[in-house]
Amino acid sequence: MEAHDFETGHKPTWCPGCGNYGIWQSLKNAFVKLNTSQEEIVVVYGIGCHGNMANFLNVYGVGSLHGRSIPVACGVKMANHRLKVVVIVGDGDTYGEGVNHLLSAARGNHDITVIVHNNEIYGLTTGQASPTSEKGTKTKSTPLGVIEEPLNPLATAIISGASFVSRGFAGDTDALRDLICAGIEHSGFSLIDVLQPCLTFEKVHNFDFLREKIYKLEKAEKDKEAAIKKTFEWSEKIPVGVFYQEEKPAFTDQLPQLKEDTLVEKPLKDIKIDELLKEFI
Ligand SMILES: Cc1ncc(C[n+]2csc(CCOP(=O)(O)OP(=O)(O)O)c2C)c(N)n1
Ligand SMILES: [Mg+2]
Repeated sequence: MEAHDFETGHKPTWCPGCGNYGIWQSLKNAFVKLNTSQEEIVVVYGIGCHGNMANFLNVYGVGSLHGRSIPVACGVKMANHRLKVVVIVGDGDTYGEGVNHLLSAARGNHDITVIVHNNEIYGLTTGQASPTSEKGTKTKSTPLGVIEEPLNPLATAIISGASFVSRGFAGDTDALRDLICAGIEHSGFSLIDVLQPCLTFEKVHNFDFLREKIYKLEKAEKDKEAAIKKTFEWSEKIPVGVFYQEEKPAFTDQLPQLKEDTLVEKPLKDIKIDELLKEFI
């Protein structure tokens, strides 16, 4: 397989120079590097500029609701835990309306890879503040500046039980490809928060700004407190890479019903719906 095998032929409609191109490229290259094929992968998309990737990526896909991609992905994984399940979502999506699902999936260590296109803005709806917009940022919805503190997604994921917590940069597609491979290969919940410049609505954290500040973490912490401390480093220097990684059983590994085969392989013929309804309702 080559990267173009994962393309549909539809041309992206993102703005010229958008960080989404780098994430799309890295994801296709990660599929190639993992030597995987289209039918082994399901991508669940949120609603936002990032979600337009559904039209350009040639794998199985589900276009879900804004904020609700993570539970859909957990459902796909439970139905067939042999699939690789990737979630393409935005910062508004995942850290705003859907943040409860992020916490639940991290707590359950569901084996899905959540790639957040973090442009610190609601892109598709043309530039309102998101939970990662910095305090004081002037946007369409906050003309006097954001009042709230920004959410720290990496620390939030670590304290919620996520077993692979990382940050990538859309401007370094080789490093991001490797990070995505590591996230998909990791058994358990993996978060990849990607710094994704939006050149149209978020003018501060552009490619030049980020390139100057970014440095690569040497290795993942095993100690949660040390990892959380690193996640608060966001000023002169901005770390990217894996902040925290831990080996522990994923959600579906702990279901004895799935030891032998997947849910979709189980025969339905002996199931008596009436008796089940009597038992549970
Ligand atoms: C349930 C629901 N709530 C709100 C919206 C409106 N909406 C569409 S996209 C969006 C924000 C997108 O921002 P983000 O998730 O950061 O994605 P981006 O466009 O920046 O990639 C919102 C609020 C919606 N479509 N559905
Ligand atoms: Mg966004």
